[in-house]
Amino acid sequence: MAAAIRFSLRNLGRTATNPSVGTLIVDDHGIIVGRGVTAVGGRPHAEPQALAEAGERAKGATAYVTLEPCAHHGRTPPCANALVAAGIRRVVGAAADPDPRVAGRGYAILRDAGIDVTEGVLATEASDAMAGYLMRSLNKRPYVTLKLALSADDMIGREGKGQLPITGATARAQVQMMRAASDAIMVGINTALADDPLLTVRLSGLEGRSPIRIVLDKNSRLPLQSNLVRTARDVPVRIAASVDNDRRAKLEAAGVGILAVEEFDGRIAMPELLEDLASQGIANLFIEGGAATARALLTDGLVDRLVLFKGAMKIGRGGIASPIAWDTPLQGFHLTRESRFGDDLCREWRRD
Ligand code: AOF
Ligand code: ZN
Repeated sequence: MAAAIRFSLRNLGRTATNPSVGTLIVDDHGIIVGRGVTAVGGRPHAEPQALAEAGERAKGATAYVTLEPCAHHGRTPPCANALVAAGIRRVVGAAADPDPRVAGRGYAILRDAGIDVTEGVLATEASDAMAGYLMRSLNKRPYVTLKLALSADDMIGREGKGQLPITGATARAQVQMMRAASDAIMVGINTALADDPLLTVRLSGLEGRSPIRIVLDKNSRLPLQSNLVRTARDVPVRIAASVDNDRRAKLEAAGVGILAVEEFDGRIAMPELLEDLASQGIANLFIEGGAATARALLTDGLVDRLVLFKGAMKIGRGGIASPIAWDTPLQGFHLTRESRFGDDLCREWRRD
């Protein structure tokens, strides 16, 4: 199952509004004879692909599925029926599917056909891997990951213009991997103005995996000459704007999409925006700063996962303090991973 979960991560961020599911077909000798992952765009599902690869060898074999096989008729028959038809003898499942068209019916089809079913194996790990799908299905909002890169003195940047390389190349490559596994990336307008970022995935082998880019920009201040707007026709850019003005019209003419949002207490109403994004199919939302955006999301209790990088350099005077210090235990979160990328450290926290 651990291998099936790892395999499922392959298409994470590219299967919306479907989860990225992994399936392995294993024969009596413990040999993997078929592998499947939900295809880009959400179809075909994982199971028929794994069964196709296994062919005749699926007869009497065990299928490991990271999500309960579906029970509804889409463009193809249900995956549960496909497993039955292929002669699978045993199914081991991880996460249950909250989709009302499935929700227990998939496992029921298998059992009714005499297949030996084990549910809930590595369910936590599988649920973590498809946290975006589950959050969107159950809570009608995306799963929110907040990434912050902290300097040695817990700063996230310096007042004024220009990007500051707080972490090294390996950590920055890791951030691009995280972008590739997301459905959308979001920053505040202050970050967009100060850093002029691209927010794309530029890793070799992962070209074309850049998700849409969103800027919280209630007054439409994103410059027409910015890197984001210049590249808007290649990788979509949207601004969340609450004011209809000339600048907004010009940005729209330059290919920038508009997410019309409400204000609450002088700032963008974040819960409503997230609900809107979820309704547009965004399940995994990756937030890349800055301080005001991070604070707003943390205050509203909308951060599900925190990824903190820690670089070796100090920023000192003129630095912008991180809303979260590296060494403070985070209330309501637990540490799920600690790693090192080059000279930089990384800690991942998930909401309890
Ligand atoms: C599976 N295997 O690989 C995936 C499943 O829009 P449709 O017809 O593709 O159905 C979407 C639903 O299918 C989704 O909500 C979830 O319940 C299930 N996803 N099921 O058997 C897969 N990706
Ligand atoms: Zn299916």
